[in-house]
Amino acid sequence: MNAVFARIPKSQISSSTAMALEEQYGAHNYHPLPVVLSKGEGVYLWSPEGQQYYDFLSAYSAVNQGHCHPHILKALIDQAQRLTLTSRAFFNDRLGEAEQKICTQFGYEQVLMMNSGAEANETSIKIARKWAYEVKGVPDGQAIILAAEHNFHGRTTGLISASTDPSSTRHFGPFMPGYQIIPYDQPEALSAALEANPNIAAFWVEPIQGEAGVIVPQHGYLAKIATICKQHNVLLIADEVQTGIGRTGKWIACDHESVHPDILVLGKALSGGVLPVSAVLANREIMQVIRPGEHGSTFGGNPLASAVAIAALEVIENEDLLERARKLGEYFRSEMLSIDHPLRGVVRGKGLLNAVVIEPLDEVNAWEVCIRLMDHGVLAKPTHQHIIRFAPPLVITDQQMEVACSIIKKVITSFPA
Ligand code: IF1
Repeated sequence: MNAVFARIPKSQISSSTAMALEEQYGAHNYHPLPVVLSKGEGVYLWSPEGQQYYDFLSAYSAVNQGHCHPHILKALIDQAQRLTLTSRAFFNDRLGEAEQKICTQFGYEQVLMMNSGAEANETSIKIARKWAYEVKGVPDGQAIILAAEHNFHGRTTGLISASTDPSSTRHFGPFMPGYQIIPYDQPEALSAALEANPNIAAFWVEPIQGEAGVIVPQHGYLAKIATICKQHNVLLIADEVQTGIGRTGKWIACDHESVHPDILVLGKALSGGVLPVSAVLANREIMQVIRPGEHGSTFGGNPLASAVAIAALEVIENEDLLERARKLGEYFRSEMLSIDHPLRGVVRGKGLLNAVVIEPLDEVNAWEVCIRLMDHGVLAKPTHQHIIRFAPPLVITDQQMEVACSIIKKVITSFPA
């Protein structure tokens, strides 16, 4: 047993009991790998029985700072002992500080704090529509939001109205009007859509499409769409819920092309995975369309979330995690590309947001590969049958990355060719 785990009180429950309880009492809206986790530290996770794993999912990029980071936990505990929630009916003494930190870090004048990524995306749509009516002059009720094919922005009825994925939409209709879908990574499609309709409020896009399978657009796409949006007086909304906070080797993925979206949506690692904390950033001219009483959230901007977000951003900076993500991402992709086996397909990604396409071979697909990875101590999750996403916490060390890559290589080559 690992020394770290030995210090931690033992879980009260066995893995089999935990899984049986979820199976019986929980809604079956997920299909998890058969592994139960009860402790985490940095890149490691442990089962109740003390089995140790490398986490190569990071809670879908929410745990960029590593599990149970002491600096974030200290902020959480200190703040939890003082004040956790007041609602926005009053000021609290932590929110302004967090707002200043977030605005300064990302170069915006104002921020609106929410909780989940879905809520922050909903907020961005509301802001863009209101801006279209009150600033741009679109006739009331006619604003259109452009979204990209194969997008993923969250699970609310409003957001799935823009989804092109049947598993997100089937039997969840009727859907909300006002979206138009254009192909991803095609700046000409954006130009054509904007030429054809003067009532477009915004183009809402992930700079790298996560759920679609870590689809990295061609270099130049982000800069081009930013220019096209500007030419047509249309807002660019970047959903960086998954790509933001260092994951791709920059503070946000748009930084790779020096693009400053009009509206920036952040979530997940904004709290280091400690609490749900999300944010929508924009300059005053856009943000001011939201006036008192028109939007909000009971928990959004609470003092506990504020304290945690400040600490989570400090960790990224203090530990130089952008540089780690860049360097180890390159190492990871070259290691994966060196795998000489028919199962190993395309390797793609940026920083530590990566995917390996698994070429189906007899009975073997991405799920079987992930099960065998789990059996050898690496946790990763398939997406779309044939893609495995690999996204460890950015605090992973060179040596931990070497060990994990050798496990992945060994596992993939262990299948009969
Ligand atoms: C789940 C995916 C990843 C997101 C982007 C908004 C949200 C997400 C770009 C909503 C959420 C999640 C949620 C998680 C799985 C995960 C995911 F596969 F579904 F797409 F990461 F790739 N924008 N992504 O990726 O944020 O409301 O969940 O806080 O289990 O659904 P949320």
